[in-house]
Amino acid sequence: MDKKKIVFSGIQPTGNTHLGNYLGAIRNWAARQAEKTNYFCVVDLHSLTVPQDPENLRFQTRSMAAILLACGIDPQQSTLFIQSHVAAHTEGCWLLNCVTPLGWLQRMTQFKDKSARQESVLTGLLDYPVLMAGDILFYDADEVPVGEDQKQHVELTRDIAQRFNALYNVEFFVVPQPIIPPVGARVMGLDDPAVKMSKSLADKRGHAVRLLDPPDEILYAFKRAVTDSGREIRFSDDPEKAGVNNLLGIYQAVTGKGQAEVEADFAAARGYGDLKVGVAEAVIETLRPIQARYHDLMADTAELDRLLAHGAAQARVISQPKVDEMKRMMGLVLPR
Ligand code: ATP
Ligand code: LTN
Repeated sequence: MDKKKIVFSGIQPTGNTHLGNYLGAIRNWAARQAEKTNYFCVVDLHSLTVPQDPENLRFQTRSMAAILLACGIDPQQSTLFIQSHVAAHTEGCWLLNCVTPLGWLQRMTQFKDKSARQESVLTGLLDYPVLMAGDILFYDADEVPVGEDQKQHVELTRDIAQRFNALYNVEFFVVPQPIIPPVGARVMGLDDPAVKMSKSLADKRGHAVRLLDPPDEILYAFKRAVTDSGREIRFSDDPEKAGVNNLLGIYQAVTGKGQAEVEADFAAARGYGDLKVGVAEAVIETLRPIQARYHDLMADTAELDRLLAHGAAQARVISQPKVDEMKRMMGLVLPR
């Protein structure tokens, strides 16, 4: 039998987890767990690359872990852990920093976007993709399921892996593949279908559908969604129809239907109002059981912490020897 593929993915505990995170990433992690060896990580160290309130970050980190479990990540089938619990990630990041040219990081579009939005840009923000590369490489991951926006970072991870392998003349790191879902890879903002739905914009009412939003809030956001002045309900690449296209894409992703079937569902709609309510109802039904499981999990954080400690122990067994071996290859003396 073929060896199971190794999957690694991460998500930041910055709160405001939204439908884009779910459709572009989390639900795809949950869907294929049985076929793979999986590592899913709440990347709290990545969140520190922009200023955080300490108490809020601590709360959001547990909350993110509970969301992942509520969305179907099964600790029997997947290793779920918090990045800062496994020291190999920071230790190995330094080693990777010392083989990664600065120019590669300065070219990253996410760095350019995020740094343009801040007054003072932290060194960690520039180094963010190297920390992410280590996350992936220290587990020998073959596959990295992410939304479209992270593709460039996974490509950088491939470059770093290949550079290390070339420098030390061995096939030490596995060169991973980004896995981008065919549907839901880029959910756009409801208030502006030209920008991706984003955690950092989700405090603005009507921008995002957050996984923990109550049904009336979800309905409100969809009812106010920006569309166009026409009436035609069909999939389209026309930038004018980006709003309707986004709504249909969300409906397609949550129902699992094909494009023709989705359009048929709205053939009798009297206008965009019916479309908006139809999509809102489908989303509310998808999120209802997830929200119920989330609240159960958050009612017992001691059990949650126990589960995360177990995940971290499993993760250390894989990543620490890999980082120790890097140190040896790079000329460091290992302690006895
Ligand atoms: P922000 O939305 O503020 O940019 P983020 O993208 O940094 O936050 P992460 O926690 O880093 O959020 O992302 C978790 C996962 O969700 C990643 O795999 C990312 O590609 C995916 N993702 C984020 N936004 C979207 C979106 N609008 N559509 C589809 N996938 C998305
Ligand atoms: N940078 C990613 C989160 C992330 C990640 C990872 C994703 C950190 N480490 C490893 C995949 C694999 C983001 O912002 N979405």
